[in-house]
Amino acid sequence: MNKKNKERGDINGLSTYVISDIHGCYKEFLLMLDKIGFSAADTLIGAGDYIERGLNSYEMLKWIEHCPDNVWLVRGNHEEEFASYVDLMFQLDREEELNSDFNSNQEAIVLYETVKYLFKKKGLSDLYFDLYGTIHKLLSDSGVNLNDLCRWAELIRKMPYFYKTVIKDRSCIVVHAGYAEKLEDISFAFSSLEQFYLYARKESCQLGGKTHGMIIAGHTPTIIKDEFFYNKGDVFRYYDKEKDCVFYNIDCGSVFRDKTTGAKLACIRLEDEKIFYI
Ligand SMILES: [Mn+2]
Repeated sequence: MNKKNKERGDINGLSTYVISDIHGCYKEFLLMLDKIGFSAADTLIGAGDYIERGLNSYEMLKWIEHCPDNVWLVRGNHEEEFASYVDLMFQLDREEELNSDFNSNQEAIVLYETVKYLFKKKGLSDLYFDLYGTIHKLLSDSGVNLNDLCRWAELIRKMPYFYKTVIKDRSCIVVHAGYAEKLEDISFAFSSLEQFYLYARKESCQLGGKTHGMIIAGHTPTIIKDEFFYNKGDVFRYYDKEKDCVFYNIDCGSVFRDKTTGAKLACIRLEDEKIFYI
């Protein structure tokens, strides 16, 4: 048994890991896979926000595209928003019959600039198109084309909102921001369950959860002082006694590591709730 296997501490090699909010921190993500000794016998579940904000969205998208069968990727709000930006470009091309060449990086740039121009002309907020400049960077630095963007948007549309598994009789749900069973439980604050899955903040602990369950989410970095989840950049754990529900927020703000002390990438092994950090 080599050192790595010893550190993993499991008997049969079947471990379930959850990671969240990588936000383009591709280098740290690879270091994490190495640290946990991730192998074909294990399962990795991503809780969303693989891209945007950070430096390496392109590398993350390529990784997602070719990820092994034992990886399950739930969507985050940043994936959903990215796909909606691609939809806008695609729709403009169709509706205006621009007939852009989907294999051309140059034509993708022209289409992108046209969307930007229309937003400006119509006085629409930047919030609704490429807020973090992710597509701009993919086009200018990585030379991607419309085929690439549409293929990634399609991948995102196939990502589920949550992933369910059972670990030691406890049903575990991996979701980006929060999980609730019924819309009635959250309806005064959110218009749909999907909005809750993607955007819940502290409501995920107050309104959501699952009886005799475990929720593993991200979305709100644990580095923000005065926030409910603040935990100096460590994983936040909350136990709802009434529901017998364990809640984890594992977004430790990796992408903010240069600006915030304590910010890091976290990963949890569900079988023994062991936390790993990079
Ligand atoms: Mn998020």
